[in-house]
Amino acid sequence: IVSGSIAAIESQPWIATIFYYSKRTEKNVFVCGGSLIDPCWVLTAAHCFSARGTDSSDYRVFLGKSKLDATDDKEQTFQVEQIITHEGYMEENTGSYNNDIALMRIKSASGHCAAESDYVKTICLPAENLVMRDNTQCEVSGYGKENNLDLYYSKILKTANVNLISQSLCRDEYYDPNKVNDNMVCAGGVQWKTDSCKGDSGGPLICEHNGRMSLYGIVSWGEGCAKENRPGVYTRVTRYLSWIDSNIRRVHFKSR
Ligand code: 4AZ
Repeated sequence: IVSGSIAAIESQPWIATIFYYSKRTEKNVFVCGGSLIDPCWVLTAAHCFSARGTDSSDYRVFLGKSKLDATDDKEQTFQVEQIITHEGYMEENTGSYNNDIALMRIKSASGHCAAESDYVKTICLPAENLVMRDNTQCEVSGYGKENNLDLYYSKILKTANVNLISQSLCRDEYYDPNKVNDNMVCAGGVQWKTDSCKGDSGGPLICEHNGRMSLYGIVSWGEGCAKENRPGVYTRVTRYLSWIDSNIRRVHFKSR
């Protein structure tokens, strides 16, 4: 997160932190953010798995985590039972991602899903037909880099306000129609000061509607970070509600 502020985990209790677990070194390497949408399911970006693959035994998921490289008794740790990436996921040759969405089914060492606490809660999905007004202020959170050229990810959870940008402005003025489509939603900070950045991928863009926060976007891509006229681009969650629902339900029934 570029600019923005430090976030207490209690203010973003749905944030999931995804690590690659190296069996050789027995070490966790930070990969991406995610959002807890059901006690057993984390929603993230499909491109999070393009470097290291979708073998679920290679990943670990943490919930309730306040610091990237420290452990405390608020957090919950999970293995991954299943990774489902969208069948239409495409890494475009233009440098953008289409259908950049994936589900991870989590399971603790004792065989349980997430336990709700002050530090761990699910985030609501948006209503199916929800189209937020241009310029709506939303917030994005994660452990991503604080500047595009930083070597390291942020050690602490951060959050920033970003405003939704009209589809035509984003597609035709800031990027181009080969890159931006209606499966995406763009957002940028006031005077391009705040933004998501590398490592925030997969994490939540949340917006308030009728007095409740819902998961409107998934951090996906952008040209640089907090760069003038180059907004952050997010997977538009409302386009994937039936995909999410059918994948969560199908796997539940199969295993019973
Ligand atoms: C990335 O490389 C990335 N400013 C994520 C978000 C944005 C740019 C790049 C949006 O993971």
